[in-house]
Amino acid sequence: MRNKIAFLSLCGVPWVPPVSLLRPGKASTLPSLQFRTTEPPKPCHPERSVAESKDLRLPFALMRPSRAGWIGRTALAFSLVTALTVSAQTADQAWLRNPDRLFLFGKVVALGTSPIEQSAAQELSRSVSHPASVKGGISSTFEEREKSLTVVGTAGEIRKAYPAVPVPGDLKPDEYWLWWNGSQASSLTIVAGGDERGALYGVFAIRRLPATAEMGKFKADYPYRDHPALPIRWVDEWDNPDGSIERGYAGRSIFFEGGKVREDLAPVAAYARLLASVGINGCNVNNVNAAPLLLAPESLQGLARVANTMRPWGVRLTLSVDIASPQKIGGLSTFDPLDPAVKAWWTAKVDEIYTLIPDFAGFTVKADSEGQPGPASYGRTPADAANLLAAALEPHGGVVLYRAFVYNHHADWRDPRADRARAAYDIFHPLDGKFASNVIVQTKEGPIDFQAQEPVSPLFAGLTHTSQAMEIEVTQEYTGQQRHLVYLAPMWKWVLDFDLRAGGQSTPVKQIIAGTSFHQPLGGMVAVAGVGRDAWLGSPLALANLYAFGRLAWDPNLSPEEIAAEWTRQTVGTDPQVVRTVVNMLMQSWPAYVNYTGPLGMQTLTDITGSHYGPNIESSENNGWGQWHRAARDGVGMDRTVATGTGYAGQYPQQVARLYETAATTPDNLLLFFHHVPYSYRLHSGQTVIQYIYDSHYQGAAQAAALVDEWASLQGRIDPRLFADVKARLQYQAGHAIVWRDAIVQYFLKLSGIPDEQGRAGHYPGRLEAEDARLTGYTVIDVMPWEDASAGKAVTCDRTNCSAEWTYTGAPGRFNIAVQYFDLQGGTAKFTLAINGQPAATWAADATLPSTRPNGDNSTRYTVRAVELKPGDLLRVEGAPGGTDPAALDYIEVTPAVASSIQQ
Ligand code: GCW
Repeated sequence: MRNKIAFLSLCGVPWVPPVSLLRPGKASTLPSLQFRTTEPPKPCHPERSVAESKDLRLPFALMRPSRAGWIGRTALAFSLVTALTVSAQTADQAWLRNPDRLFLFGKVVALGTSPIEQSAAQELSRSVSHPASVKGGISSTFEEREKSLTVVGTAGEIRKAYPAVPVPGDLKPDEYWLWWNGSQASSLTIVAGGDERGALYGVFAIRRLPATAEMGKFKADYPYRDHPALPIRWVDEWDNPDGSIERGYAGRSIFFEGGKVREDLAPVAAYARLLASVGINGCNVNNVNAAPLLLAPESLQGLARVANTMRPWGVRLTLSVDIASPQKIGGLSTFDPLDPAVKAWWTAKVDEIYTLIPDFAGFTVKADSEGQPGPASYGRTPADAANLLAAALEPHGGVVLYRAFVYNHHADWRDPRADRARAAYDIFHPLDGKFASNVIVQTKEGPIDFQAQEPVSPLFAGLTHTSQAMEIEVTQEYTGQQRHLVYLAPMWKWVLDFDLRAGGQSTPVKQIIAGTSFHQPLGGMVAVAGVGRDAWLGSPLALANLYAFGRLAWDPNLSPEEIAAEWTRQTVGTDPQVVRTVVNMLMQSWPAYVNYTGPLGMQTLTDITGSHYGPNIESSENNGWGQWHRAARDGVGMDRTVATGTGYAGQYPQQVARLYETAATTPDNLLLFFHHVPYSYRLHSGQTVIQYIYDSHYQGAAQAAALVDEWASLQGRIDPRLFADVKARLQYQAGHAIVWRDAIVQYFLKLSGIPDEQGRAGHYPGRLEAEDARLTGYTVIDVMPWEDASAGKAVTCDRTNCSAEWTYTGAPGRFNIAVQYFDLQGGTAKFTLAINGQPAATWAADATLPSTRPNGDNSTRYTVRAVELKPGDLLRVEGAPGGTDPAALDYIEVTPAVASSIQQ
């Protein structure tokens, strides 16, 4: 059923609520408001009353799902997850399913006619019109509902229509104010915005408020007022015109296909609604490795359609531009930022953009970085390039986000002073004060590149006369690519709260990027989102990261736990045990990932020059990319001290620089980022570095396994499809965490020569290597990198069928048998595990994992549980290659069957 909204022009009937009603005093919690019934005002002459759906005429009541309501909720969640498992995307999948708890506010009217106010009113009507919501137990009569009214408008519109309502005179853009008066039977609710976008955010706050606390514990301030901490809250999409997405893990672009903007922009509208619901006000739709042709007139027409689609949700379009565009598409012989013809070209191009997209937000620029052209070609600075664009945008109110991700990717790794971490500060700090006022320098949170753990970029404290934005990654490029559950809000929060002590004063990053520490006009937070057509982020729980980004950009003081709980209540379920469990899982996930992929500030020990996914420890070394960790026989870590290293530590303000300058004062979790120490070096925790490497990897893998158990405890409490979907993902993750654990542990065991005090490294009880099996057809290969396979070797099949067979020699009993194989791209191999010739399990290697060679990207574990074995039994794995997947096999592992999934 379609809901129709009534747009009423109200004339300000002098309805003055009794003074006592304006200040509800103690009764300030919304559910328990007990007001004397007062007739709310009626509009004096409704105009353009399009239509009024009875669905909108709902009472002022907190909907509490009855017991019967649970069935409704389950059914709702069921349909939610049906959608999650198909390759499409709807806002419901993320967190905007119809709420099962809602403050209802009777008839909804928007005072203005702008698309944003229409969206706001529609949003409320959409929330209350769903059958699952209506089940909540509406008790009031139709007459009572008739008397309640919710009015959405800007502060100015509200003041004009309701002079007696005490709308504050100082609401800022994007700010909202919620006020209500009356009783359950009859009420007036006001959603006022400092501007239209503020009104929209007020509506989304109403929608979200019940999710901010457990049922019955909700307390609302009255009147409720909130504004964003940061003016710029953008997502960057790295979508290419051909529809592919750089570092995207959720299918193809919702914006582009075949070099053009897609015809079907319905997903873009749904995405804009999602973004608006958490206060995001800008969306950059194309890759920072920008395709210049997007600025061609026909492309701009398409982009204008995108802007039109996002506009009703207050999300402004922004674009990444190639600084060489005047030459590449403009026919000029140069793109020198100081050349008058170049300036004229940009001015004309920007004017053309604004004729099509009047609220265009601005440009993002990646220049002189990773092969992108830049001002350095002409001996010009980033400030020259940024100011060139800023001058063209300024008359229209547009801004430039100039990325500080500028570094030499041909650095000399033999030079102990060379250090990529220094680059942003070295290049941008000297330019402080030289940027135009509509330029914002956009800096990644850490000095390297979205690693699982890095220190905070010192550049935030190095630009005191420049507006700044912090860039983070929602798309999990180095943090498990959405195949691993890694809730990143705790990491972002750590960065936001980090006090850089600029000038010896309190200057946490969150205040610097808000523009308050150094009194800058602008500031913000930008997340590389990477949404695609596969359920937005390809994995249901990964959406908590997108949600958390929006919430933190709005209010960096929120805690990651609170945000996780809000998201869970809106998405997975409101049952307190569900909320507790999911929040715990989310909160443990990042520390677990750090534990098994690269602890102590070593960065993510992944394939740096390739997939950025599986383990590949040496790929960071001996090349110009500069993500070095300097693991060697004598020790590990990169000396970045002023005294003996690259001097990077000295880029921080004094107090922080002092902290990082000596190993003794550097926190353990960043030790190896700043110092090269022997493996026997003792951490503050008392452990040696090498023992910490062993312990943390075993701990991390156990934490990943525990996630499976925690999730398993939710069976029957949440939607069964969501349950099954996430369980399979977590089981995969637990298996891949073992791949990570074993790769890093065996690598450092070999390099250091120091055994694991606990005797685990290099000893794998129950493990039977494929290369030691009786092989039929399979041939033994060296896996590259060697640490990605157990003992460095595996077997592959170049026939139609091969097998590896072992004779079981252990004690009789029940066992789990894990088969570790490589699931390569380019085909679907099949495997069978047979016991004494009888198939125990058959499965297909049909995942989509990186790489066409067997390695840690695609090493995968399949566990057959509770198998009875006795000495002499024959264990046999049969592999049948498919396409270019050669059914490669690493080992099997026979471990006693226990209830826990630790044996994944
Ligand atoms: O982390 C690296 C990514 C690149 C990306 C670059 C950047 C868009 O691997 O894919 O390029 O960062 O942020 O510019």
